[in-house]
Amino acid sequence: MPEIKKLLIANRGEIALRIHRACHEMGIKTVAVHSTADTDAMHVRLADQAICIGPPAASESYLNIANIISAAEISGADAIHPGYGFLSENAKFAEIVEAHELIFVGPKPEHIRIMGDKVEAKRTAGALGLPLVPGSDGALSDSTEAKRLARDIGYPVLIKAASGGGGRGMKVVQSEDQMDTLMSQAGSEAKAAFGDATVYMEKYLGNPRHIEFQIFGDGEGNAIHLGERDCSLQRRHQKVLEEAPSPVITDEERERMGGIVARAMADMGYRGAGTIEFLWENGEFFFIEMNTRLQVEHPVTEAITGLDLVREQIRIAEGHPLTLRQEDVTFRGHAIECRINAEDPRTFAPSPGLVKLYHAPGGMNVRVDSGLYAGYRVPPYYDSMIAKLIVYGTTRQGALRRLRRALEEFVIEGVTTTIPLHQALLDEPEFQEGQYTIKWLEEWLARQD
Ligand code: MV4
Repeated sequence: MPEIKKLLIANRGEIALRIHRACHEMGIKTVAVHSTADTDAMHVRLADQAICIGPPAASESYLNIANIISAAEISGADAIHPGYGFLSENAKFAEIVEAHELIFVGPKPEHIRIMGDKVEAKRTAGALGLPLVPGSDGALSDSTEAKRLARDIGYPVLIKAASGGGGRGMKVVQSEDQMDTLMSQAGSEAKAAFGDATVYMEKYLGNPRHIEFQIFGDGEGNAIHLGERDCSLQRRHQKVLEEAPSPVITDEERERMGGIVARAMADMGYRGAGTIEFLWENGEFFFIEMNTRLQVEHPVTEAITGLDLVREQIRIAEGHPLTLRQEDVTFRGHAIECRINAEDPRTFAPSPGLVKLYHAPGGMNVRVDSGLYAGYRVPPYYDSMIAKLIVYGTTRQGALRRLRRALEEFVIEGVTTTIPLHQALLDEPEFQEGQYTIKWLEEWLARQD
């Protein structure tokens, strides 16, 4: 079995630090790669080695495959962890890594490719027995076909881009007379954004929750699930707060649906960490997409299962069979994650700059994943998430109280952050009661002032 001795972290920010920590706890040396804008980043300081791979623009550094592979060869790394974002769901990159006799800490390239095409992903999920949103069986060829189908499904319907994600290129069609216009708009927007005009159709769910299941496979036909996360609190397709378990899912539902997703992943021979995304409405799950990477919100799953997900990823990448059996995975308590962004909490405009003062909360069952420190300059070139605050409590109520306490303690001065937004959210009775859907946050924001 190939033992990983040195791992290159092809990412930045809190997730680079998160991966570094798992490696050092496993006795694995780390190589940080960074742009010229990230020389002073915490993960660069902590890594055993650091290599500059290019200028600030991600396209020339964190997305620069040739430079990253060169850094791996120069440093003698035997594995690459892509984190999330950047190259994490790039099948070509995974292939190139493996062609250089390096271990890719992630899924088989073929599975990344399938799930990156939403039409293929849906077809695969359906064949594996996952419940789908009613819709077209594959891509739509023209608006005549679309109208015929929409009559059967019933309006409103949604036109989605096959290469889409993050909601780009989606069009809600309310009635037949809108179909020609909206379908051609969806196609050209998809072409412009993703270089692929392929679109498909689904029944439009008006007010669902976004619930996703964490899974792990060993690539040899074994797979388990680690329960669900509720990620319904989002603004413009950016998640703001996530929790596990979902306030609306019973233990029986978790076991039933978790069993279905684990069986599906076992049947496809999936390797590594993955997330199966569902929309949930009126007690029913509908598969929409699968993410073939570690996700930002993985710590809430870690909190309620007691497992280190990055460690599990690395063990699988080394070729170990799953050490965990489904019956060994237990769910305890409740965890909530707040994404803290360097943004104006009202306008959400990015607010990069110098962190003048930094004090992270601590105490029992409080976790902060962040590369911030006083004197650090938040660069303007990347995502504005600067910290994740994760709290755990025996009950959801307990986790909410702990979150309030931890947010009170958090001091970040010099850049404006979304901490006040999270504090305001905590005061909302509907949030406190777990009564929210994917539309709730934007509607709530519109009601403020
Ligand atoms: C949907 C939907 C309603 N009905 N599909 C948005 C991004 C992409 N991942 C899927 N998305 C949606 N698909 C059907 N058939 C509503 C959304 C959606 C959404 C989904 C999850 C989390 C937040 C969202 C915000 C707006 C729309």
